[in-house]
Amino acid sequence: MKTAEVEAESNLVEVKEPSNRAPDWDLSMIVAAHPPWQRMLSELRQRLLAFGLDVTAPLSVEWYNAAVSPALHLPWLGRDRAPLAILVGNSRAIWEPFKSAIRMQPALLAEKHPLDAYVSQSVTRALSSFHLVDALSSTGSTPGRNELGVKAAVYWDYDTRPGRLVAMQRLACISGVAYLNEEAHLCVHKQFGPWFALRAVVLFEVDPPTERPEILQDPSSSEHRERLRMEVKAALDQSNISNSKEEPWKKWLAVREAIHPNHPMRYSHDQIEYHYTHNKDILMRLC
Ligand code: B12
Repeated sequence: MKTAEVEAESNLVEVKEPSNRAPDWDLSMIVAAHPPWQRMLSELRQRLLAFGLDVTAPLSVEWYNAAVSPALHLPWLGRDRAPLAILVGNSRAIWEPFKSAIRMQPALLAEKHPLDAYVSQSVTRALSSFHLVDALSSTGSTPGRNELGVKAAVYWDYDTRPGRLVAMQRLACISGVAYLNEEAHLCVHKQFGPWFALRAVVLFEVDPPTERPEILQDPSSSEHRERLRMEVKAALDQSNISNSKEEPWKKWLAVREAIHPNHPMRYSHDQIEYHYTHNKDILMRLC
C-alpha cells in the first residue's frame, strides 16, 4: 500500500451561488445536491484550466486497481472504501501558459525537465487553493489531512519509482476519456486525438462516482492498425540503429501522426519538438 498523503488546512470546496437563484435559498441544499466528488472535480478542474491543464476525469481507485498488477496499485488512503481519483492531463493548451511561466520564472529553465516542474508546481498551486498547503512536492507528497478530515495524495506520470509508478494510460482508459491504441502505445482522446499528455493523478479521501463510464473502443480498421504497426516497427528499428541519419524522434512523431493524420488539435511545431527532444534551447529561443 502506498502512503503518500496530503496535509490540508481548511474547507476543500467553496460553493458559489448561481446568480439567478432566489436570495433565501438554503445553501446546504445545493451542497447536498452534488456529491463531494463532483464538487471536488469542478473546483480542481477550474483551477487547473488556468495552467493549461485542461484534461480532468474522475474515477474510482477500485476500478483502476482491478485492472493493473498489484505493484501498480494506488492506495485507499486508509479508508475501508476506495477513494476518488482525478486524472490530470493537457492538450496543446498547456504551451502558452508554460511559456509565460518560464518568462516569469526563468529558474524553471534550470530544472532538469522544465515542463514536468511546471506541471508539478501548477497542480500543487491548484491544490493549495484547496488549502492543501505544503502538501506536494515534485518528488512525492507529504502526509496530512484538512480540517474536514479529507486526505489527498498526488502521483506524477514521470515518477517511475517502484511504488510510485502509475499506469497512466490504463487509468485514462478506465476514466473513459480516451482509448488505448495498442499498436502505437498511445492513448487517443475523444476531443484531442493522440495530442494530449497524462500528467498526474490526484486522490481524495471521498467516495468516487458509482457509475462506470463507457470504455472507448479503438475505431481503427485492421488496415490502419497494420500501417501503424509498421510505423512503430520503423521507429523501434531506427532507435536501435546508432548511425541513423534521421533523428529517431521523428519516427515516433510519424507514429502519432499516423493515428489521426492532420488532427486539428495537433501540437504546434515548437511544442512537438520540445515534447520529443526535451531540448531546452527551444524554450530559450521562444521565451
Ligand atoms: C516508461 C515510459 C516510456 C518508455 C516505454 C517503455 C515501456 N516498455 O513501457 C519509453 C521511453 C520507450 C517511452 C517512449 C515514449 N513515450 Co512514454 N512513457 C513511459 C511512462 C513514464 C511509464 C510507462 C509505464 O511503464 N507504464 C506502466 C505499464 C505497466 O503500463 P501498461 O499500460 O501496461 O503499458 C503501457 C506503456 O508502458 C507503453 N508501452 C509499453 N511498452 C512499450 C514499448 C514501447 C517501445 C513504447 C514506446 C511504449 C510502451 O504502452 C503500454 C500500453 O500500450 C508513461 C507515463 C506513465 N506513468 O504511464 C509515459 C507515456 C506512456 N509516454 C508517452 C509518450 C508520448 C511517449 C513518447 C511518444 C515520447 C517521446 N519522447 O518520443 C515516446 C514514444 C512512444 C510512442 N508510442 O510514440 C505518453 C503517452 C501519452 C498518450 N497520449 O498516451 C505517456 C503517458 C507520458 C505522458 N506524459 O503523457 N515511454
